[in-house]
Amino acid sequence: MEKEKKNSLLKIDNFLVESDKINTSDETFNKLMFLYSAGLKELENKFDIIKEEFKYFYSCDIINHTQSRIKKPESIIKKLENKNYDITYRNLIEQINDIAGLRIICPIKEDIFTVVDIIKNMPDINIIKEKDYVTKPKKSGYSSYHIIVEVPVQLFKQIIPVKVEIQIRTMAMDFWATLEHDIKYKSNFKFTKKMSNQLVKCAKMINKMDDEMVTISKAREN
Ligand code: 0O2
Repeated sequence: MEKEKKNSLLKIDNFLVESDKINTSDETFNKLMFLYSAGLKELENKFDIIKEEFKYFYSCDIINHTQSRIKKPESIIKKLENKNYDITYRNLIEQINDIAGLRIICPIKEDIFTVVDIIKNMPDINIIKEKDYVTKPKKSGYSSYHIIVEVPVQLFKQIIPVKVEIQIRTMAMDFWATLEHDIKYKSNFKFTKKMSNQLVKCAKMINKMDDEMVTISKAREN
């Protein structure tokens, strides 16, 4: 068997796809989506184990649950168009960081930073980029910790690093983000200033509640 080597996602089956225009029903697209799913599975598995480890070894939960998804083909094309990129495989691979997405929902705010440290200490995971919207929420009120990582996917003859976006947030942040995602972030409905301010107000209330939960949790530990 050929010696195992680390290959770029831009090379699949040894043919270059970088300059090709995306066709969401061709074989290349399906192969790429398979690789993103494989990266996601690798990462999900790691966090399932960590979740269980905390339960059995430390009698606590730092992860309530995880959710994963592969971005829909039409959303990938829309994101490339919105960012003014040509609809090519090279741009899909290099410019879109969240084709594979893993969301980690934590009970309390402090757990987010524990999970971030765990990710940063994973020897096989390469950190590409991070955005801390927990310490500094977005203007919209959105709060989450985002880390873009590269996960090595072991295939028959090669190892391929695959990009995955990890969003880490509390259950309360998830409640706000999920609702806001549907009613404002991804909606065509034109929000008035007053309505946007109401959403920001709700986000601030949630942030305050998350902080109180940390205080209660610390008091309980003491
Ligand atoms: P969807 O449909 O959720 O997938 P990048 O290239 O990574 O720097 P990007 O992807 O624009 O640029 O980064 P950003 O702003 O960190 O957003 C990534 C994802 O975070 C979004 O993906 C959303 O899932 C989520 N997000 C960001 N801002 C908001 C917000 O104000 N409200 C809500 N509810 N979610 C937000 P997509 O592809 O935009 O959307």
